[in-house]
Amino acid sequence: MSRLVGMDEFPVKGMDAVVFAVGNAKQAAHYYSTAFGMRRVAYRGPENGSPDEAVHVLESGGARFVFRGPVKAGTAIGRHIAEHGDGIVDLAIEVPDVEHAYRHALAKGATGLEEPHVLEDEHGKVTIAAIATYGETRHSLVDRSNYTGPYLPGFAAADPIVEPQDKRFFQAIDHCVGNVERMDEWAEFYHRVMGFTDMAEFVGDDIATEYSALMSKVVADGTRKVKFPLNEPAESRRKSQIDEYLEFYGGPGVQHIALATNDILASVDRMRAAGVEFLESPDSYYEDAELRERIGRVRVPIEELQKRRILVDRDEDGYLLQIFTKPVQDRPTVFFELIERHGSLGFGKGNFKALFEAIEREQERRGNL
Ligand code: TYF
Ligand code: FE
Repeated sequence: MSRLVGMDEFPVKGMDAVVFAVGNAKQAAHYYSTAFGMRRVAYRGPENGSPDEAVHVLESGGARFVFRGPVKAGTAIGRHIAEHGDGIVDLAIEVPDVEHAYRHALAKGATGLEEPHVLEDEHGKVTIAAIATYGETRHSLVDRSNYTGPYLPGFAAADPIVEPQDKRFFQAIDHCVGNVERMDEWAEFYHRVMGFTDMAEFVGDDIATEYSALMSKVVADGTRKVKFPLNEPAESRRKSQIDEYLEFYGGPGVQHIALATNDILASVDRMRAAGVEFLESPDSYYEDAELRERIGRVRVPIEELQKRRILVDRDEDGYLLQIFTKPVQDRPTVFFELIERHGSLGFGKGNFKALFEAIEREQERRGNL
């Protein structure tokens, strides 16, 4: 046995799914099919044993999104939406041993929400448990290694909603960001409960007071497959974007999901054509001699990035291209990031100033600054 394996007290295989609570799962599934190029693979609802909610499961490569919506009055999911609006209820993590992970988490002080249990149908078995994290968010712990069905036992395979795209817009979930009131408390939670460690990226007091209006820290598992940045509002001249989120979401929750793509130019073009709105970086960002000097050569002429408002950052390991959508629901809460990595393991620290200024322009338009 290698020491590394022996030392990992909470092994994870990767993200299992991002689970959304939405007012209308049928329409959300349509939006993520047409605007995000995803493919519906499974469904459960009143027609097949779920009288209270409709659940549509969509995939894009290794990324899985699950949309849950109420089909009648008086449901828990309906209450969640009334309170928070559309949002993310579960960052489900795939683990090799659910029983072990759950017992370890509880021994380290996590709150258990679902004891480990086995779900079974003709496609095999899934073991699942759940623990609480920030706000009303949870982490399901899932072992699907003995399952061949389209999602979970009880779900039926479902047809794609529209003709599938010839090319995926994204392949995987890169990271999932939480907005919380106290970043250090939740970083400590992930250290203690899951054995996650800090990654280099950190926005501390120094940068916070200058322009960002937030502090941020990234925790990740040993393999860096599961990465959870955590943001906290910082005192600043104007209202922090994190305070805006906390106010409109009604507490801590998931702020953005970053989607890994291998062709960010094509993905942005297709998503824009389908009506997805992106934050706009100014021309001055691209005309800055210091930026051009710092990033050096990337795979496309910088004019191609400028045309699409794609941001670029470089560090000692390589570079990354990234862009952020505007919030994807009426409330200024959840949004997405597209990220194309070329060696860099960072989160675009060099773009924080330009990014946060773009976010503040949006806050101002909403009258929330
Ligand atoms: O995940 C990250 O850290 C980057 C940067 O409100 C970022 O995507 C950080 C905070 C924020 C928006 C983006
Ligand atoms: Fe991000």
